Amino acid sequence: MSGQSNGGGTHRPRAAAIIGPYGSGKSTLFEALMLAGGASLKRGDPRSRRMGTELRLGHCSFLGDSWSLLDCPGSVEFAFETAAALSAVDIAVVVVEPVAGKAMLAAPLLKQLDDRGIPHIVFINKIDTLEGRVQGVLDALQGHSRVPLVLRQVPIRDGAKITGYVDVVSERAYRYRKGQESELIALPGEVLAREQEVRGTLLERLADHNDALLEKLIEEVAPSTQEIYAQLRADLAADAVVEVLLGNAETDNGIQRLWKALRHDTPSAEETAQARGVAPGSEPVAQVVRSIHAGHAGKLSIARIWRGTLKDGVSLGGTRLGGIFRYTGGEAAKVGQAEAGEVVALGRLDGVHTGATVSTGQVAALAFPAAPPPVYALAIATGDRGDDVKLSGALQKLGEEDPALRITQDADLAQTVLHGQGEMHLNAAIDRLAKAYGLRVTTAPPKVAYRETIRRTVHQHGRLKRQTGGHGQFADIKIDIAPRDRGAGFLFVDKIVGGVVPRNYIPAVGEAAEEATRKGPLGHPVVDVSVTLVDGSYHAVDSSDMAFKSATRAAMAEGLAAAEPLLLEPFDQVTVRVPSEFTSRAQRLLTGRRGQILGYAEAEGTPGWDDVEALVPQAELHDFIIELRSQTLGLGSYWRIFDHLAESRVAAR
Ligand SMILES: Nc1nc2c(ncn2[C@@H]2O[C@H](COP(=O)(O)OP(=O)(O)O)[C@@H](O)[C@H]2O)c(=O)[nH]1
Ligand SMILES: [Mg+2]
Repeated sequence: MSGQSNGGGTHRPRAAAIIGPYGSGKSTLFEALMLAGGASLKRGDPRSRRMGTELRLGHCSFLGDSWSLLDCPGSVEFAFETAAALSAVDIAVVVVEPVAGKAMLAAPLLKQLDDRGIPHIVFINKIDTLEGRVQGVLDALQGHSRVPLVLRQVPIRDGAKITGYVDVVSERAYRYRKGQESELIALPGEVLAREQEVRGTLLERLADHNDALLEKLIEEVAPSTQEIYAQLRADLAADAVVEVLLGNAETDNGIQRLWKALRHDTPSAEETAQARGVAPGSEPVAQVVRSIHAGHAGKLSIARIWRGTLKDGVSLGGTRLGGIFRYTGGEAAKVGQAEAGEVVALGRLDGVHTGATVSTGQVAALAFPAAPPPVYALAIATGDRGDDVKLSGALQKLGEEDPALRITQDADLAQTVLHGQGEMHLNAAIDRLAKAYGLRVTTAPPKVAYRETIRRTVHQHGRLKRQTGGHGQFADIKIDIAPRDRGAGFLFVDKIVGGVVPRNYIPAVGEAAEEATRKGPLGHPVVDVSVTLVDGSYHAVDSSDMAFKSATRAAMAEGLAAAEPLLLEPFDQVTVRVPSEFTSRAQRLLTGRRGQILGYAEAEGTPGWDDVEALVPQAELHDFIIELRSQTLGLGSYWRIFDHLAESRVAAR
């Protein structure tokens, strides 16, 4: 417990997600908030950090209020985990660095929050490293936010160093102290003008949604602090303004201010539940936002409780709940029940997918974000064929746990392909296969589905004549093998006249001809050819379907090889989305991969971003995302759809 007196009565449990770009200090802030909230975790404990790839859940309490905090991964490869976590909270804290040039890194998150109407606070962290003015960082961030950002604090400086802040609502000044709460000081005269300016801007923004406040501003009547607090809370809850706070998570500066903002301004879980469409009722309702395999502890489902009190052991849609866990420090604490507003880990909900809504009663499923399209893939294989069944079972479970993973089986190429968001994301999945299922797999770039066709028409004779003991085998055919238009497919034509090949044998010729296209002389399926049976002969006793098939196979093998075989490679239509300053770079990357640029336009609903369209050979796309991200501050993304097959100008690999 925080050990402080409870100012304004307690609230019901609420939840906040800590999100932001990689390395902005989310985990450091999570730990600082947890410690200030009475948790007993160790700062920077690598066991509880998990390399920033997984969601971390923590429970603490501030001024008597119960909080669930979610430390979200910052890497773009795990962006879906963050999107999912945002489904479980009442507010998000967007942690950013105090560098105007890095503001763009927060753009996708700010857009998502505004698109989904999720209340949020921006925390400008590492304020100890600020160069220049806070206003510069704020202006850069505003360029990426639809909703107005309002600065709540003005820094107090001693030379270049920031030593404290003024809260422009309470108009109180504080001096930072390392590892301690800030100390109240007299408001320094030199910040007064700036404080008035920032306060004025804040009030103007709040007056946008409050006529009484607007009237006061016009008539130069000072609004009461209570009035300001109430409007700030209302606007924040409606995602009509975004409060901006400053601090240093590493030395606990600005942590109390952030906690108080969270305490006062975060909507209640009931309000959030209503906004999300959770119907009122008494049966408990929860939604799973993340599934984790915790070794011997089995499966854990991180879930938000939206309604009622969830008791351990109840049946959730036929699955018995096997444990409810809270995390107030390093170790999980098993509890008998959890109530609406909490985010907890639920044990042993096997068969319950990520995103699922669970209840002891009947409820409609709550919305859950759609997984992003995969951008990176690896073919995987077990060393031991005997493990294949186990592998497909394990992969199915992985896909249910993490909707951003996709699994495809490719019979043609005899490969199982794991699709996801990048190397780290797939490595995490492969690691899980090893740890949770004891499956070691080898990986390789997925094989490309090349095809082949022919350039010219050939006339081919095929003949089988075999005398083995009594009964012989005989078939004789003449076929024309001809190229067809691209995409026209395979066609068999029967032009036999006068019964030189009896009717009943003709289907066998057609089947064998088609079967022969499964693997052509270049080793790939043959497409866009026609085979016309023009002539032939038979033997009344020795001919059979088998014999005609055999003769056709021989004719096809010889004929296709003679018809100037030609390799076809698959091309995808690719859409690359980048901030517009990277548009020409994205075009260069695409042409560098044999892409044909079709054009570009501003991304719909995403000002400042462009969509570049191109036709690109699939063979060039395997590691495209890695280069795209490295050239666009990690912000570039793309999606693709098969477009056509075209003659390959490079040798197949
Ligand atoms: N100077 C300074 N460094 C910080 C601050 N907060 C975090 N850091 C450092 O920034 C780095 C990234 O922090 P971390 O919390 O892991 O970032 P995350 O990727 O957002 O979770 C670490 O080296 C932290 O020690 C801060 O307020 N000031
Ligand atoms: Mg982290």
